[in-house]
Amino acid sequence: MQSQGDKMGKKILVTRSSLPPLEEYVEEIRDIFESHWLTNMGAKHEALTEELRKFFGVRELTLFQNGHLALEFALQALELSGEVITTPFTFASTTWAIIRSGLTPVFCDIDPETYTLDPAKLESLITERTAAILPVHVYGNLCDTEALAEIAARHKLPLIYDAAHAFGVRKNGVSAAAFGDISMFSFHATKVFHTIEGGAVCCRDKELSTKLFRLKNFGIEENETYCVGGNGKMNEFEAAMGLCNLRHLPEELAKRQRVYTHYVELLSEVEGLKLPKQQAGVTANYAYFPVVFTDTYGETRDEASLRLQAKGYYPRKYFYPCTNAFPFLNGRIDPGHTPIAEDISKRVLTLPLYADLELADVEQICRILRREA
Ligand code: T4K
Repeated sequence: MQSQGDKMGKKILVTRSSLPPLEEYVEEIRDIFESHWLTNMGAKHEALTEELRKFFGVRELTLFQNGHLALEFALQALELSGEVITTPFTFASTTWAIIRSGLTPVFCDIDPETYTLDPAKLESLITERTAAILPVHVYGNLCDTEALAEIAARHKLPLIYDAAHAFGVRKNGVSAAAFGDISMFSFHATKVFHTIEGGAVCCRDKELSTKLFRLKNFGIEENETYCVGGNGKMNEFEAAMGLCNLRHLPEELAKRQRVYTHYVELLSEVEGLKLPKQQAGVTANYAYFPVVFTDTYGETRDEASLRLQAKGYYPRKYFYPCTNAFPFLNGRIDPGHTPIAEDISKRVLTLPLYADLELADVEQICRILRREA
C-alpha cells in the first residue's frame, strides 16, 4: 500500500511550523508599517513581553533574538567562572553556550526514564570549581526540580534551566518558568510556540532582569554609560508572530495531544519500543515523540529509521551524538562517564509530530514500526 508520506512524493518531516492565518498576521503587522518602528523594543516587543509574563506567571521576562543567545546572555549576566555541570543529552546549543561563555562543561549522566540530568549522579561532580548547574527539560520532560533545587541551595550554586522544549509545561499548575534561578525558553520556528526565531529568559530577580535587558542592547545603561554587551534583540515582526501564535496556543496543544495520543495507542503494545511516559502531576506540551529501540525490537534505531525514510517519513535522531562525544571536545574537555546518555542517544528516534500531522500518517508510521507495511 502506498504510504501517506509517499503520496505525490510528499515528505513528512519531523516537524512543521504552525502558522496563524495570513490575514491575522497581516493585521498584526499593520501598525509596524504605519509606525516604521521595526525593532529595538517597540510596541509589539513590549506587548509580547507582557503577554508572556502573564502566561508564565513570572515577574521578570526578557525577550531575545533566539534561545541560544538567551542562554549565553544569562550565563554572562551571572558573571560565572569555572565549571558548569550539565547534561550531554541535549541539542548542541546547551553545551556551546557554556563553552562560548568561557566556562567548562562537566557532564552528568541522565535518568533512564525522563532523560533529564540525574540528581543522584550530580553531587559527586560538585567541586570548588563548580560555578552553576545547567539541566535541560529535554523533550518537555521536567527535570527532578525538587531534588535539583535542594542540591543547588545546599551548595549555594545558581540553577539555570535550559527550558527550550518546555513552553507551556506545568507541574501541579506551576509553570516550568518558575523553577531554578533562571529558565531559558526557545521560540524557534520548530517549537510548540514560536516567534520565527526567538527566545526568553525568565527569572525572579529584578536586578538580573535589568542586566539582561542591558546586555541584549549593547550594554547601554540609562545614563549613557555602557557595560560590555551584545545584540540579542527580538524584532517587531517576530514579536508580532508571537502575539498571533499565543492566541492559537490552546488549539496548537490540543492538536499535538491528538497526534501524541494516537502514537501511544498504536505503539504501546509493540515489543521492544519504549515510549515517552506522562510525568505525574505534569501538564505536557507534546513537543516531541521520542521512541527508544531496545534490543528486543529486533532491529536497530537506524534500520527502523531507514525503513521509515524509504516510505517518505523523516524522523530525527534528537539527540545523537551526545554533546560530550562531539569530536571538537576530544582531548580538550573530559567527556565524563555518562553511559545512560550514550546508550539512549544511540537508540532514540523522534517521530514526526506537529499540529496538522494527519492521523493517517501517524497510522502509517505505526504500521511501518509494527512491520505491517
Ligand atoms: N537548547 C535546546 C535543548 C534546544 O533544543 C535548542 C534548539 C536550543 C537550546 C537553542 O534554541 P534556539 O537558539 O534554536 O532558539 C532544530 C531547531 O533549529 C532548534 O531550535 C532546536 N533546538 C533543535 C532541536 O531543532 P535542526 O538543525 O534540527 O533544524 P532543521 O532546520 O533541521 O529543522 C527541523 C525540522 O523542522 C525540518 O525538518 C522541518 C521543520 N522546519 C524547520 C524550519 C527551519 C519547519 O517546519 N519550518 C522551519 O522554518 O534544529
